[in-house]
Amino acid sequence: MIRAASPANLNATSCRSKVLGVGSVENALVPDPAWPMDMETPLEKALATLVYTFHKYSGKEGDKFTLSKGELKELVKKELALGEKMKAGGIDKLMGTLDKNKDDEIDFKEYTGFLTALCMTYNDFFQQDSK
Ligand SMILES: [Ca+2]
Ligand SMILES: [Ca+2]
Repeated sequence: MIRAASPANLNATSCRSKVLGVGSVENALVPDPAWPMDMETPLEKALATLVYTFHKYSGKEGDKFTLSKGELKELVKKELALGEKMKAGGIDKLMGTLDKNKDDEIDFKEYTGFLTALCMTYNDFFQQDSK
């Protein structure tokens, strides 16, 4: 499990190496030998951003690897357009929804639940737009 993340260890090549087992026998399983290993695809960039954004805020106070309510609030306000429109009780409500184990902290797994919900919303907009 990757606990700490910094932009330095989040490059596409190292992540891909872990996923594909590059450098071992599985090297032969890489589908396209011409795949530029040092070039990030947009999806890989997006994934790195999702992970990096979590750690950018989770390290500010308390547990370095979980988001407190204050850290979540800052993340939502600074990184999402919806943060601007969020009402006073909005963060409490969001925290309550995301904090599945009720420890008043959002761990990375709980954060992925938030991302999933956001992805679904974006997809709904996308489908509405293309009708
Ligand atoms: Ca924290
Ligand atoms: Ca929690």
